Amino acid sequence: MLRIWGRRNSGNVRKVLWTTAILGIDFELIEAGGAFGVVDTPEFAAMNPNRLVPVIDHDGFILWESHSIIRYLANEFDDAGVLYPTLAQPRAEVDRWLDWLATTLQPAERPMFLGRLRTPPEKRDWAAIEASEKSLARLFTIVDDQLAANRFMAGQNFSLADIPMGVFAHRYLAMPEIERPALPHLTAWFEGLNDRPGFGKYVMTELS
Ligand SMILES: N[C@@H](CCC(=O)N[C@@H](CS)C(=O)NCC(=O)O)C(=O)O
Repeated sequence: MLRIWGRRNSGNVRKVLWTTAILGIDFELIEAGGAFGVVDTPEFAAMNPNRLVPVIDHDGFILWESHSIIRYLANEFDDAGVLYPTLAQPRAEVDRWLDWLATTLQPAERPMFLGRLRTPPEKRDWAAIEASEKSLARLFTIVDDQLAANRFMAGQNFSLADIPMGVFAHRYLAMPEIERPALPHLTAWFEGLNDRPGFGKYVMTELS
């Protein structure tokens, strides 16, 4: 049995929910984080001392960190080894984009996302939002170039590298009123994600 703690509007939780749909795994969602609270309880802190979502419990095995969770789910449930290849080089190409997203794209996106969506207009730090948007234009152009040369983020197969990127591309492309460079390859790849199980249900929902 798989249990997931999280809230559906969190980017990091969306990565995990969409992965379960792609892998066809049944799960129970325990709503936690943000207005749901739960993360402040001692029981939650015992699972994740960071008091952040997502967290999973798979038959008693507790894990936090969204990318560690999606790697674990692929290792456990993807018998074909396509989502997370076993050979060192294709696996490293998947890891490279997962790491880049977590260490480079996500931190660069945070001021834009939180500033525009979760901060009242009178309190917005426009200098930080504009700097964030400038970085995002450059970073998503790197993604666009990768997708000009490859069908998917890590080559010719859909892999874990496409999952967090799909979530964060949605947050970027769906955000109103921001200026974006032309991203034709990213846009075509993103439209193709609609055919994947769970994309509409867990990724393409309203930003909040
Ligand atoms: N590096 C962690 C970050 C987790 C994180 O920042 N989670 C946010 C939601 S996206 C959170 O729990 N915020 C507090 C809350 O929702 O109460 C991961 O990838 O899982």
